[in-house]
Amino acid sequence: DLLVTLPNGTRQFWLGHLGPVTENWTFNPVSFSTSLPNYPVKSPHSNSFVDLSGDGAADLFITSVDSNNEAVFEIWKGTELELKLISNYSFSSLLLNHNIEVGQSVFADINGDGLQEHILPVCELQEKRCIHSMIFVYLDGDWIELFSGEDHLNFISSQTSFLNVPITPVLGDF
Ligand SMILES: [Ca+2]
Ligand SMILES: [Ca+2]
Repeated sequence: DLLVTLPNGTRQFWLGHLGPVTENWTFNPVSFSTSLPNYPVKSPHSNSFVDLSGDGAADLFITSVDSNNEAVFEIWKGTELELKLISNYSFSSLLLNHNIEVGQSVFADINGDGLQEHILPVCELQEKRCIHSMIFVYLDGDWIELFSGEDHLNFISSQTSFLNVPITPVLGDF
């Protein structure tokens, strides 16, 4: 199954078949119906099917962009009857009082409690370059700084990277 956004910004699910893949494989579009207003999905996307509620079933994590161009993180729980927004939070640049760039989200259980945490790379920008790079984790409703780079250790802003590649952390377990 796929989560897609149409050129007009509308979100849809494209559901695949339950049976085996055949030559006539098609997707069945299903509306992403909620009563809540949908912000545009961030591009390049930073979405995921990941269990963030700890019930063993994948939830839908979407990064959207609000009218102030701030990243908004939405966590949706799907049932057979409806989609339910179970969490909605942002990383406001006001928190740092600087011009910032938010990178791609990754997920890991860093405190070993069985629930995955949302990990986010962020950098403070000056003339399109990262001058202070940090990694934050979202824990119990707060952003906590996990890592803060020194002057010589910075992410490469998507604004200056080849092909505008977003800041993307890679997780390892060691
Ligand atoms: Ca879940
Ligand atoms: Ca955890």
